[in-house]
Amino acid sequence: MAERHTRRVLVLNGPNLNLLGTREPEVYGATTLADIERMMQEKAATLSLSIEFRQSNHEGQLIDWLHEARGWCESVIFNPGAYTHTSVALYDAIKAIELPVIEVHLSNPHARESFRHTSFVSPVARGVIQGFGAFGYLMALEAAAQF
Ligand code: CA2
Repeated sequence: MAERHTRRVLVLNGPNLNLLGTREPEVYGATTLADIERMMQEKAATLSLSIEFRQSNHEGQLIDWLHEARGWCESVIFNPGAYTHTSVALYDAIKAIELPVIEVHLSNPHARESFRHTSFVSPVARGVIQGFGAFGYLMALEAAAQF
């Protein structure tokens, strides 16, 4: 059987996700962002995926990374944090880059405050995985292996 080429995936994490595992474990769990990166690197290797894992608290930085992604990766796994619910700029950027973006949330925003029920990202995402904690990032890798 022909060997499958390694696919490149950008994993983006938005504001405050650097605090994971250090505060509010009842909502977001005890797993740190570094733990998630390690779990993803291990699974990516089994799926012939190569991942680049990044986090920023700055909307413009996330947008710059999305623009650059067009030049070097096949798909993006994105937890936009609270920008999910506020950012028309992220909607525009995702629409513009024409790459499959898999939106991921640790919690299920629909089971939380009403201001989290709207996502500006979902209409331009290829699909959404939410409510499964850190496992959702691994599910997203399975989805990314298709692109
Ligand atoms: O459930 C998710 O993954 C969210 O994207 C997380 C965002 C929240 O605003 C979204 O509605 C849903 C918040 C990320 C903040 O993460 C923290 C982690 C530890 C302590 C404080 C915040």
